[in-house]
Amino acid sequence: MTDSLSRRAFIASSAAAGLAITAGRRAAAQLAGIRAGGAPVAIASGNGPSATDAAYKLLKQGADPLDAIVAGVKIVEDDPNDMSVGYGGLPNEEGVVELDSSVMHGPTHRAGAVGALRNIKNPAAVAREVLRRTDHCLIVGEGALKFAKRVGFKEENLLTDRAREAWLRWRAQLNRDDDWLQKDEFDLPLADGQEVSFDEHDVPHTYGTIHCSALTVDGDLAGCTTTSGLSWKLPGRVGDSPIIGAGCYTDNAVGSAGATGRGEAVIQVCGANSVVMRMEAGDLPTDACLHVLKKIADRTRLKRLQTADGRPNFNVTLYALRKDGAFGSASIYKGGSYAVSDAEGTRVEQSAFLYEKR
Ligand code: SD4
Repeated sequence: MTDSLSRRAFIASSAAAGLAITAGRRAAAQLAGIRAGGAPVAIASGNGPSATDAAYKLLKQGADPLDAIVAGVKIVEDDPNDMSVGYGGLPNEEGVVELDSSVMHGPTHRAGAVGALRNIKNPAAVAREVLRRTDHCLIVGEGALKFAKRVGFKEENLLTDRAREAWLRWRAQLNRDDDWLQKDEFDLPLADGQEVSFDEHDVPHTYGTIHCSALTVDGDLAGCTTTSGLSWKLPGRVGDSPIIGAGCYTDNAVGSAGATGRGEAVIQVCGANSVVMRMEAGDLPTDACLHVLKKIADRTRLKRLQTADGRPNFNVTLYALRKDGAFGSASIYKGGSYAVSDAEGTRVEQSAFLYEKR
């Protein structure tokens, strides 16, 4: 799709970038093959159609883009069946759920984030309070919990029976002489959009997260990423999701982007910021994502992170929304998806990809 577009088609269709897409521009963009439904629009990772749908409805009512997406991702954070985010998320190696989230508000170019936050269901809303009420960008661990409680969030146990059972199974099977390393035999309960990767000891870890970006009719953008991070992680491990520029980045003059998948790889290329910078330099959203993924693949040199043929043995998916309403997504490996809500409705689309799994 977008990667086959000529640069000229992109430049022609994006010449008026900076404004919401009008019907005429929307038709032109579609003719050029650009995935653009016009503003308002919300995009998210494949596990987020309920989030984009809710955000879109709020955007239609004139809501601030950050408020719209924080309300949208809350639906997924609250869902006990999504084992990658918020309540019901898979815990760290000690059986404690630790959440990471960041938000970025285009119109004010302000950011807020929390890392390794325990016992609070909605880290994205806490991240928004960091943005609103403090002069800081990132608060972690015990300090983040204290802050959340001070501004009125309720402390609660986030470990559901299902997540606890998965953790107990992981612990029970932590025997390297067993052949439990087979994913099928391990039978991890995976949500849509969740990935499994194997570490150097062949221990399976799941990745799953929701990223959501939105654009208002006035051309204002916001982004948010929220996750329980890597399952069975070391306590205190923080991934890319709460790192502004890695798991989430928004520039109101250009676009908004986010990431899901192996956070360490995303941090090491400043993933979301790199996507936005590629769009600023003229890339289509999907091309910007593919470019950054190729960089991840090329820079992954550790053998334990490679397949036999030298490719990454993990996945990353990137999401991008441009100021003119064009959007796209790409994964390292085929099979990624993303949610979109715009005038054409709410749907889940296939992400572009670098490689098919062999
Ligand atoms: C992390 N990037 O903590 C997150 C996890 C994730 O899809 O996105 N999973 O590394």
